[in-house]
Amino acid sequence: MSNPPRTSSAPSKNGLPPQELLDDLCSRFVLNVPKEDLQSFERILFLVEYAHWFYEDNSVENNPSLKSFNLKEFTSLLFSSCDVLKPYVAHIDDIFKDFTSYKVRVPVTGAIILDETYERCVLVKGWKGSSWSFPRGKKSKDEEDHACAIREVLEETGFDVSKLLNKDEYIEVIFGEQRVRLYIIVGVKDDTPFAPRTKKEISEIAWHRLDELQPASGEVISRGITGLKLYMVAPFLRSLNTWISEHPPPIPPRPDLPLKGICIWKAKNSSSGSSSMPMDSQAAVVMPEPDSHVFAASYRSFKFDMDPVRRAMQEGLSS
Ligand code: M7G
Ligand code: MG
Repeated sequence: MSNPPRTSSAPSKNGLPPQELLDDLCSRFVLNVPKEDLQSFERILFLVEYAHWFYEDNSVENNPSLKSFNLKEFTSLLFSSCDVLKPYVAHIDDIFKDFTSYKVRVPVTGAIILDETYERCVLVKGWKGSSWSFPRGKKSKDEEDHACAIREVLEETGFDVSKLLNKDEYIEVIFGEQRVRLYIIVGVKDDTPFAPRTKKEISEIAWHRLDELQPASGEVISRGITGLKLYMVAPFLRSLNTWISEHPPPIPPRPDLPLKGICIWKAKNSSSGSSSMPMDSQAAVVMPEPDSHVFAASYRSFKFDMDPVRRAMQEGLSS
């Protein structure tokens, strides 16, 4: 994938991406991957998702007359316009449903980054929603828990925790079928610069006082005492409070610190762009890990017919 897909800046009449662009996205993001990544629709849809991000973040941004789509709309468009995917277009609803339920079973890891007084932690706000969560994300194929946490924290905050991470210091909570492990990271100065490396994933990064995030509860979605909307934060707080009570901070607590979160980074416009670093099209291409039990549930007995894939790739490469 040395050259990014062509992103024509010619105005589009109906806002629909031209066939050439869809073919390009399909061959580069979906077909041009190792054969084992085309063994199930769940994994193919992760590739479609990367193509979608590239379309939204680059094609639409360079050519605003192109329409924006949600992932389901984009998936339907790609399936109905690319020869290799066309045979499966009738099953698109089932394929998409299987993908969304698969996604919530992929294990997630990330980090609870504490300041030097252990009174505040770093939270990130998603691009679309209004809730805050710890920086974290889904594991890629064959990726170790701590490596995923380092990668996801770097993608979402721009901060490298690899030298600070202790593989044994973590809190793990199971949500339904999803395991979420957050490593406790200490020794981070509160003037550390943070900025996400992905586009349109994170809209804001802030230090939040742990007091503000309470009460600790098992609720996936909760509100902190000041009304802050939290996602998958409250279930970690009880164990975090215990951990902090057993580990004295390097700097004594400063209870006079303001209760409201301190914004460290904010997107210029979270609906149409951000001030984050430009994303390399390769940077986001990471394959979430299929847990063995999850992988067994792969889309029915799906098998990609490799001949048209090879033909399409050859055509793509020779054009
Ligand atoms: P994710 O990488 O699927 O989740 O991103 P994870 O970090 O928990 O593994 C979560 C959501 O952020 C996605 O569903 C998208 O809405 C958005 N998002 C993430 N990334 C990396 C991008 C991106 O590169 N471009 C765009 N447009 N949205 C993204
Ligand atoms: Mg992520």
